[in-house]
Amino acid sequence: MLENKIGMIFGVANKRSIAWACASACAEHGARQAFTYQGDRLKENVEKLAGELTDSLVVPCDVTDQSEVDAAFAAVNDKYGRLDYLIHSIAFAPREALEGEFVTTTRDAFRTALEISAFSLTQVSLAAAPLMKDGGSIVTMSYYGAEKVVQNYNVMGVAKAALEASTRYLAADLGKQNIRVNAISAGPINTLSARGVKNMGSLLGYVGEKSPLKRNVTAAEVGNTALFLVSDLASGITGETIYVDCGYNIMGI
Ligand code: 0WD
Repeated sequence: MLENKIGMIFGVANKRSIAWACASACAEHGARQAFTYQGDRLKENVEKLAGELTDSLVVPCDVTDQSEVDAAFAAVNDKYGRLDYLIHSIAFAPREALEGEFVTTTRDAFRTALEISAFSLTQVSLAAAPLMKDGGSIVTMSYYGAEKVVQNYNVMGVAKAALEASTRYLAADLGKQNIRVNAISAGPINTLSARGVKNMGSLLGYVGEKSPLKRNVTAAEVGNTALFLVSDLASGITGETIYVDCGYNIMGI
């Protein structure tokens, strides 16, 4: 499905990362991919994982440093000369902002969370567009806390709301270049980031019980949806937030 396609993956921290599930699904369907990592602490992990795939590239990219973003896209252009899809699977908020009451969110925590978790989608979309010479697909990861209050998710919920709105504005801007932009709203999954949200364990239990499918979603299921969205099968879909949450979001009382 993705033979001759080049992807760029932001947000692999380890093998449990949603980004890695997305990359694995796309690689199985023939894609070649570049991976970015944030900081030296993740370099070895990402190099090892990417090394399992054919003709991959690994480049540093902390999105708070514009020169790293520019260098990462330049490296992709040098190696592949093009880009067909991008998966944005990064988020961050200071730990203390992910517990207690939202009303105590500091200016710094707000700024950091919104910059890394929401603005970065616009930042990488602008850089990706010139490389997407035959059109392209950009996919980001959101969560239900964007639209409903989820205890402890706090400023990250606000960042995800901004991310989903950004998805629509970017889709409107980039549609004329045949670049599609969509978000996946994934159910809770036990990853490194998820462990930063206080009481994640009980959230997983609650959602698993209440969702129509009576279980939690897997990273592989999110990966398969990303594969669909970056493939030509989704050629008519842009600006959407697609739920991959075992149906949790449809439930009322
Ligand atoms: O339940 C979950 N796990 C859900 C996650 C449910 C719904 C959505 N999501 C979202 C997250 O909010 C995030 O946007 O999915 C995305 C991926 O999250 P993940 O796979 O759960 O988490 P993880 O494996 O930790 O990857 C996120 C990575 C970072 O890892 P750590 O844990 O080291 O912060 O985002 C990257 C980093 O690799 N990241 C950055 N990348 C570039 N520049 C930056 C940065 N400044 N900060 C964090």
